[in-house]
Amino acid sequence: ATAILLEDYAPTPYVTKETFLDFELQSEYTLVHSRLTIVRNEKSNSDSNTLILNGSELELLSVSIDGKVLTDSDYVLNSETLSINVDKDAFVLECTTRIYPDKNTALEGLYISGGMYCTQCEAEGFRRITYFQDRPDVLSVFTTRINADVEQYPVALSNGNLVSQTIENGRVIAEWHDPFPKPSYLFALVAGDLVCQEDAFITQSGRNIALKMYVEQENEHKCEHALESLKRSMKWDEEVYGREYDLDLFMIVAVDHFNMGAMENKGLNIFNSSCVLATPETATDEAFARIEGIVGHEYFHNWSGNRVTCRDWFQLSLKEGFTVFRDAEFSADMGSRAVKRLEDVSFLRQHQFPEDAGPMAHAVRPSSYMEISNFYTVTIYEKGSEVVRMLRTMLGEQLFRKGSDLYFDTFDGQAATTDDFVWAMEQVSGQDLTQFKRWHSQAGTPRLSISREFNESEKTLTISAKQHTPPSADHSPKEPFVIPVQLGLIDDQGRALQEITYDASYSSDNQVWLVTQEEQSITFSNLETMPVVSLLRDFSAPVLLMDDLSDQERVLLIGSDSNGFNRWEQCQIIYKKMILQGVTDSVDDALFSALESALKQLLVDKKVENAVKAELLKLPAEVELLQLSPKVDILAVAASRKRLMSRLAAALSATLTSLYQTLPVTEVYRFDSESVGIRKLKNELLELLILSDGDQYIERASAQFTQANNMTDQLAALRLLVKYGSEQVYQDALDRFLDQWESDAQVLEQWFRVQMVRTDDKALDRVSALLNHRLFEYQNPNKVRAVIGAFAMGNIEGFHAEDGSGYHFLGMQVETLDALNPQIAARLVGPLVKWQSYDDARGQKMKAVLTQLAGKELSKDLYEVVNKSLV
Ligand code: HT7
Ligand code: ZN
Repeated sequence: ATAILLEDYAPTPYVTKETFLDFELQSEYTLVHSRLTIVRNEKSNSDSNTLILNGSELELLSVSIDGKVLTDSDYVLNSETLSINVDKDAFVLECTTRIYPDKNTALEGLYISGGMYCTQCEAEGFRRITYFQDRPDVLSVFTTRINADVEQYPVALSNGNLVSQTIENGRVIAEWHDPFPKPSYLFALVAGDLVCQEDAFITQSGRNIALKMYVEQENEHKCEHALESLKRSMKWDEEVYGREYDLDLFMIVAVDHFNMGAMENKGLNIFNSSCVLATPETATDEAFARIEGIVGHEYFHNWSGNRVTCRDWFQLSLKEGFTVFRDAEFSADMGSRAVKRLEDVSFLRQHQFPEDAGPMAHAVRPSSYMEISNFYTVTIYEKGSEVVRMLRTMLGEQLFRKGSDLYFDTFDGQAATTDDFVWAMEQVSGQDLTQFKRWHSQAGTPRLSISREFNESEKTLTISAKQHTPPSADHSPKEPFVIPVQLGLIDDQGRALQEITYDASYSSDNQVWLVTQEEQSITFSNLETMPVVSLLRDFSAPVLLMDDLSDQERVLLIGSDSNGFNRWEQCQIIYKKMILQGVTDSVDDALFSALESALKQLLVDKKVENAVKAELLKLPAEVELLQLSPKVDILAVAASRKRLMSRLAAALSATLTSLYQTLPVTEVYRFDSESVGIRKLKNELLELLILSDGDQYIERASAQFTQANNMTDQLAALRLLVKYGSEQVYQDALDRFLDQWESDAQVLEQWFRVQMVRTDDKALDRVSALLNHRLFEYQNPNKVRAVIGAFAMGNIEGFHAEDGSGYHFLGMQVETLDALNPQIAARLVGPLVKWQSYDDARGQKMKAVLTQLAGKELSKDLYEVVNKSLV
């Protein structure tokens, strides 16, 4: 496999302007007839006469140009491309291919999921349908005709508007037209026996948009939340970004077999069933929130991705980073802003920081790849979003909005770059963002060290910053970044101080200090006493912060910082310190007591949201400790973390008990921040009470499991019974849950997943048994993730068992899956790939499994990940 380089980007000599597709869905195969109107590309300097079309796993039946049938001496065909020399500036190419959707287990291109046809074309799936210029900078107007058996596939959908639909000789013939030029990755087709839930949305300019959600009959009752989320998204994008929907119809389809969460195909979004279907009885609050966020995300792509698309796949974060930022703000506006932010920061630190430090490290705009599917990463999505967030922090809300308007207006209907996005922000703000763009080109997590010096006689505080970014696997340069540090000063009573003097690198409007050099300092004056500094508020930059705050100062911030995020953050820092103390020695009692009293106060503070209280009681994930203490024994960390949790539970027992008893009951299920917060805190408290008081609360969990009227409470109880119950208790609960929910695909996934939380020494036996369960299917990515993924990512004790059995197991599973679904195999191998972060003995065992895999014949997807991890 060869690498594709950003520096090699060049526009194609020809572009396809119009695309007509005719799909004949036959029972054993599908025939795809295409008619493409192709012209010379004005943007290309090349005078080449060669038209190169991408195609993969296709049977070419015929090809003609302007009606003249070509023979195989007229073109060069290989497994990836069809190249034709053409001596015309404009022509019509017609082509027929045969494909086999029922054999497509990779779920790329056209495939069958549970009896329905559907497509996944991003990033390079369209080339598995027909020969085409399958790249995002070729934008074409699509017309699609679908011809299928009307009994089996009465519903036949594609992008845009329905032009006509007839039934002839037992076949439905539907024709769709999408007036907006789009790249092939946004093409979609769906055909099946589906029911439709309808709704409508009136846009800000008064246009009536039909909303249609297509699902299998059994899921008809699970559409309401997605449709409500969609309407909220449409309204939010009008209000916050001034973006109105453009077609008259917006469709959503749910499918069971899907490699990712969802896909933003123009006018026809396709969703993984687990990311769109919900009722209070079958889906948790977490799932409700995830659905709201993903529905929003896909909808927001209509502008950030579809109307303005990416020039090439190196620019992927242009649409994904920006759209994640948009969906995060949408969710923050719909629910608890504080909780959304701290959840996102935890996720970033648990997943993106390790990626940036590992063998697959790449910049937000990578400079090379072998298989683009491997680059739908937390760096492109979540770090990309942080980069957009920093721009907003630096520009302020109003200028940022002006910049986004300019970006959308300037590049509408075009394929753009991350530089174009920054250009728009420069135009409206007058700021020179050249250095800022290093966030796009350089990989790695900067370490930001902060130290302070208070001069009593001068009454000044000098804060000094040093930034350093360690080398990363992609060898990208490491010049200083522009780091916006949001900060505030408070006195020893926790009162905010008005900062008196500052230099040009500090903006008092948004309290941001711009650190741009390797070493830099700032002085605040007119300070009577040494203030406490609240640094990196709201996590204003994706850096690893090392500051010189004392434990007492942290405890003060936990109790009184006006920035909610930082109160939680200081608590996390203390937890991390104590967990590491517990690995080598014993936890500092004075520090524990100080934290205990701060928590006791917060837990009874009526001004603190219940959901925030729940988050304050959660200890940081084990992987975050690896960042502070490289190569620390992960099992020792897990054990120390557990001890700390039990100690905390015991120390806070009285407060937790009275809080648990006084929390209101949410009798009727509502998905609003207050009710979600109550359920979240109640279930968090229940776990701690089980740790401190055992049996009595296991019984509570059993009762909750039986009586719950919503999945949030039922699954939370089941999780606790599986984690802490006796062999009989947990087995009995699992059996009852399966009896109750066996026929519900989304709940069944949870049944598989929840079993991975039990951390006794039988975890591997359990996961192996589940793979042979009558309801497990290797072809269904959700089930694979729920069993194999949840074991490798969530069961530290089982996966990292000393004898290496967990690693060996994962290696074998990855090999099996690679033959079926390379994208899933390449993702699943992730936990092994970061072998260098673990202690040497463990790391070598992980590496041995990767080395074994490297000796096999692998897909391009898996080959890239495995081989990069061994360099
Ligand atoms: N833009 C979509 C990406 C996606 C995808 C990528 C590779 C393979 C399968 C896929 N399914 C969806 C989803 C999104 O970010 O909105
Ligand atoms: Zn996206």
